Amino acid sequence: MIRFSTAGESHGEALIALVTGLPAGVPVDLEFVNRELWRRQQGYGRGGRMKIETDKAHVLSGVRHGKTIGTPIAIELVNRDWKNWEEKLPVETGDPAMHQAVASPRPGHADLAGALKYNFPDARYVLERASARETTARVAAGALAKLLLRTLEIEVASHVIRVGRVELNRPATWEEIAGLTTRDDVVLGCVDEATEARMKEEVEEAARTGDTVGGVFEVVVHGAPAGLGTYANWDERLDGQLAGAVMSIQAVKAVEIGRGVMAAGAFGSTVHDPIFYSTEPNTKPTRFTRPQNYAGGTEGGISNGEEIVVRGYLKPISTLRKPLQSVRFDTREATSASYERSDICVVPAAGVVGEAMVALTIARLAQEKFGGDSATEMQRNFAGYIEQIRSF
Ligand code: EPS
Repeated sequence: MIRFSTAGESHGEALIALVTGLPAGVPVDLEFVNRELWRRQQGYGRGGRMKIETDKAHVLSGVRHGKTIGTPIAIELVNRDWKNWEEKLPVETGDPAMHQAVASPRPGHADLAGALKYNFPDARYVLERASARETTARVAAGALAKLLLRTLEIEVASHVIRVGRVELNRPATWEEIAGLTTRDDVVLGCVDEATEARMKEEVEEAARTGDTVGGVFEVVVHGAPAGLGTYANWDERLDGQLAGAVMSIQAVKAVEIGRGVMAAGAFGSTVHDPIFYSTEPNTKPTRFTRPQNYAGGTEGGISNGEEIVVRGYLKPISTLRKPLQSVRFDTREATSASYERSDICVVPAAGVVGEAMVALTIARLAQEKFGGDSATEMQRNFAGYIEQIRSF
């Protein structure tokens, strides 16, 4: 089974991604992994930290001669900012005078709940791990999942459909969304130029007023066959697993599969996707066609062969330059929430993280279904199953 975990603090020496269960023989294109890391660092309204970091994957194990060897893959991602924190956040006791306390918790951040839970006198250690810096490691792991999915011709991409009050109000094609991943000049990751310009203004307004702004990203899986996930057990449902994976991303507060939110307010006759059968062959293995995909590629917890569509709704970043009311941890006096520096808008970056989480989920389900200790074995099983669907 494909599993992954991450380790590391935001201002510690490095982050680590540990991925186990990938079959042997998956080509590992490091340039692609680093490109994914770069994509996560882009956007409009990022903070000063992104000028410090240039995230690069340092593979420590599990990959030899450009391919996975079926053993655990450890990737190190160095924090360049560490050199500014070595004395403030040492592994050993160090000099307590150097400690940089987060003196008053930020509303919306893990600061207060984390300090209470772990019995910390301030929120420094809470911030260090709750920080979205951790998502760098998720993207590295997700890149490996994407490389496995690539061997099955399954692709994952994302785009931004909302920033603050500005929403994309037309459908985007797969080509447009996938095209964003190869562009070097992506601003906010919206496929529509005029909408993106208005989204930029939204970020600029937040920047001017010391505020932050959230939004919605949409992740699309292209080429996944029908049959991933199952209704057989509650925790094996594809939609439930996708929702959990995307909801776990820092600042995501709601997840939508397909047009689930719209569907809740509509009549069934208008939202369920009619089924047709074509006598002409098409690009998919089956001739069942679904011109509309409001279900977002899942029915009954199983992929149905259409594009899998998952939306993540992000609250605005909780670190505000114009901070909200808070209380000092030490004296309990009223004060403003702590502020060091922060991003103003991270929706496109969160979309890249969303791709990683979705890719890891789909790769795990694909590996469960098709099995195999090597990429060759998995591809053979996959091809056999596609043939079965084709002749259904
Ligand atoms: C974050 C705070 C900022 C962000 C960080 C998430 O970092 P710093 O405290 O160093 O300025 O830039 O995100 C990243 C470092 C990143 O790589 O995305 C937070 O508190 O969540």
